[in-house]
Amino acid sequence: MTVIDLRSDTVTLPTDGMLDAMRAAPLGDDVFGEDPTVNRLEEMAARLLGKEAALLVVSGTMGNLLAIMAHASRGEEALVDPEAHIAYYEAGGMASVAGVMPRPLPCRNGILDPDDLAAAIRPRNLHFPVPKVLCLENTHNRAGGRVTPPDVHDRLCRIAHANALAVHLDGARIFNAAIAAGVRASTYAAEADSVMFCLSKGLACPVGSVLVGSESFIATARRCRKVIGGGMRQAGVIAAAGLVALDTMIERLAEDHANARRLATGLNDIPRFRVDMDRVETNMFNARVEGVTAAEALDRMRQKGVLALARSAESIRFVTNRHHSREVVEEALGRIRDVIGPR
Ligand code: TLP
Repeated sequence: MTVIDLRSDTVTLPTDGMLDAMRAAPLGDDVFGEDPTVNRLEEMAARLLGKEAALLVVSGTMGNLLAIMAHASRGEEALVDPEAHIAYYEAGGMASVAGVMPRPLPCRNGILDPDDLAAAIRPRNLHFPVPKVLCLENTHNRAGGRVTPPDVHDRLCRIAHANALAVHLDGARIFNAAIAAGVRASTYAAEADSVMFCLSKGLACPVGSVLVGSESFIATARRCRKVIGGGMRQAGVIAAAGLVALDTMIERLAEDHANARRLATGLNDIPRFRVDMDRVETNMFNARVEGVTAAEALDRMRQKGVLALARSAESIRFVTNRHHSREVVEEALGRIRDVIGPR
């Protein structure tokens, strides 16, 4: 029985084109700025997002941490949704490494309200940490791949800038957001000061993320990367896959979105599952389970070779990726129906 892995888009394997490109890539020492393949990827990423410069990093977590380090100093403040990946899943690096104070913002379904942001920004005062950066996330992971519409994103950025805050966008899945919103990724990047996007999720690279921003921001982030041991030498082997991803893997994310919708619709036909279809916008969604715990449902699914992740005690996250054709989705639904049938 083949396993159908719907846990994440991080589990994607590289394409043959990526593996060929990795073998053929011209390499050099990137700490000296001499890896031609890394340089090409960084130029291409900067151009794609409409920014001056880019930096290849090991992971999304590293890219987010470097952005915080570059935007804020120890004891200064980052305004952040506590459900955002940067606050929830990054092992407290913002506090322990960057020494930055998170200030939680209310957030509903992964989308910040500009009025809530305006209300949360405190005036400069001797007692308060100096607010330095607003962190956004699009698509929003814990909200189930939700998309912040471009106009809301722009309003949030404008409020931040009017209050002398930089904006960092965790765009791990920014291309998914852009496709769903019908805009270019550079539209979201335009009002943000820095954007991190991942090569290793739906774009299917084996490793790597990219941070983009101004020349001076990236120079600072590059130095911070060195501080945390992120100089990678012949990193062209990673960048080569990234170049193939940016060339060939972005547009096809729309297929993952369509397959996620089909999966969600099919789950809604199984009485124990409940998915709010208005919230299925990209390649991931959260499904509520009723009359069975998420742990029990996942256990039964695993016995049939279908994997997903618990989002809470009564909710399961499903993620589609390039390994899931429509047939694979139908097969997964059939297997889930078999083990989690009627009440
Ligand atoms: N998300 C992973 C897990 O860490 C939860 C996943 O399976 O979704 N920002 C966002 C919005 C992310 O979803 C992730 C990874 C990251 C940053 C971190 O990227 P990596 O894993 O490359 O450090």
